Amino acid sequence: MTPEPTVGPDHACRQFAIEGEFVDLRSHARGHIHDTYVSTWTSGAEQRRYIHQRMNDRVFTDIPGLMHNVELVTRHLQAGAKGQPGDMTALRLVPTGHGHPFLQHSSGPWRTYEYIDNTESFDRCESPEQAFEAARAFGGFQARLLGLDALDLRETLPMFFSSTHRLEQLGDARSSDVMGRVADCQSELDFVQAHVQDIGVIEACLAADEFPSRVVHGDTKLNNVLFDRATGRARCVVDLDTCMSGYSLYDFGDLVRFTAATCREDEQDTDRAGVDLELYGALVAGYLDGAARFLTPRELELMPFSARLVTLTIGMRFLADHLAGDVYFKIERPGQNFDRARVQFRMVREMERNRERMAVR
Ligand code: GN1
Ligand code: MG
Repeated sequence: MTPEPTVGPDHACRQFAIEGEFVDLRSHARGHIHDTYVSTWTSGAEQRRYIHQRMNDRVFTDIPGLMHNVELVTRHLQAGAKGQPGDMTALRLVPTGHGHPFLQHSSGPWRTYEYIDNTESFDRCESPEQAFEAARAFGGFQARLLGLDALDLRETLPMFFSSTHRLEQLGDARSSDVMGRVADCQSELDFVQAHVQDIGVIEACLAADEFPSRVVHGDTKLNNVLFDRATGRARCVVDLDTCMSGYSLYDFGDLVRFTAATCREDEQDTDRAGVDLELYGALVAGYLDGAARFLTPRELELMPFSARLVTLTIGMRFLADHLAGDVYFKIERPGQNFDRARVQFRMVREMERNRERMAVR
């Protein structure tokens, strides 16, 4: 008999408090940061699945802090869901056999969630109805977290939402030019330079108390919503890693950046990059369905601006990582982070061209 490996993903996922017989473990390629797997177990006639993630502790250097936040948010959402009408559910963590929220394994830190059956997720938006649902889910998610004290959440990724900070990081990557790539990124760097006046706008509003900081999701990609396979309704918001104190419009801006995009995030033919205005309209309506009751008039006015700012900011992050040698976002091919950046910048340009049509009235 071959001895059981003590370092592999199989070994890690067996350390959690899961009942039944282990069947298999498959890789579930999602996201640019962690490694994700799905395991299947049987107990009598019943089959259950679990999501396991080996967390990236190079990006999240404070794993206990990260898991503190995840526990707090999942508990808050579960308590809020009890007895409430509606079909939204919340993620549930599965502790280790020793009762800890995560496992410190020889292969890295791991966590486990219950798999939510009969749901599916999408990398590309298929219809305005789907865009509406996703946006409604994230708007509602923010509304449900209003009761959570932002001060109880740790700032696991310092200044994560600060565009000013992202501009500084890009400046540092440019000055160091460790890979000698700056010369080939001149027009992208010029694009950023031409937009510096936009970068501090939201932070200035927060500093002037024009609207408050609130707990946000922080990564409102379409594929971070699970949809019911039967009804197509949003059932659960996943990926709680960036749930921290931020500005509500970050979530709206990131929704537009990803869900209303006319091409993939890393499309090589940047001429295809733009914003689908019909999907944009559905995102506005869906987000307001959940969030209109707490947004201030100034925030409503800044919705289209936030779409441009968040897209620009994430573009700056991709570009900075390309210059730094792809040390943060996983890549599958050379130049992928550069393509991601170029798509974001082209989308910003398209949003500027459609400024009038994107206004929220
Ligand atoms: C990262 O790994 P993933 O896809 O969940 C990133 C987000 C970016 C996103 C861009 C912790 O999210 O901030 O918006 O890539 N997450 C972190 O696709 O940096
Ligand atoms: Mg994420």
